[in-house]
Amino acid sequence: MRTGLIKHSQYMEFLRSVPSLQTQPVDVLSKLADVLEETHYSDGDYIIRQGATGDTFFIISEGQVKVSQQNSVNEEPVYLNTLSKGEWFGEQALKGEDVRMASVTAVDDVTCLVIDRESFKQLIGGLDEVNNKQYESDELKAKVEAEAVFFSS
Ligand code: PCG
Repeated sequence: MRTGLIKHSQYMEFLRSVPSLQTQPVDVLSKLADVLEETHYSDGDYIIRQGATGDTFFIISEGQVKVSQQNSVNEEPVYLNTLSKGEWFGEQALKGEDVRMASVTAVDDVTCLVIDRESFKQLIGGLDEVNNKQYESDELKAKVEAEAVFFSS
């Protein structure tokens, strides 16, 4: 085990409190606690950049992050979401295409527990809640684009 015993039990306790992981057996949480990397960010830091390739899944263990998306190169990013302790992000690039769909930045001090693609696949990717996660903002965008194509033809 790479993680020290005390850290490991702290991670386990936190993971057990994450709503989406509540149905996971203890051995899965224990494996997650083994493989995760704790990372720290300061206010305004980019945790994920839209358009970059990505191989990691993030669970927020302290603080809040802001999600924004740029619809075209010349446009300002549009604010989409705020996520807090116990919530997660970065799953989109881990299913199918590996490109990040939005940018995620830290609001004040943030701690994330980061899980690599392979561990995600083995330990989290099977959860419907994560696997089937869709964002209203994206559906809206797809609808607007579809309508634009319809009206221009
Ligand atoms: P990913 O890998 O595309 O990187 C950016 C992440 O932001 C994305 O996964 C989601 O986990 C997260 N996110 C939170 N809210 C939204 C949203 O409204 N739209 C999109 N595309 N991603 C969001």
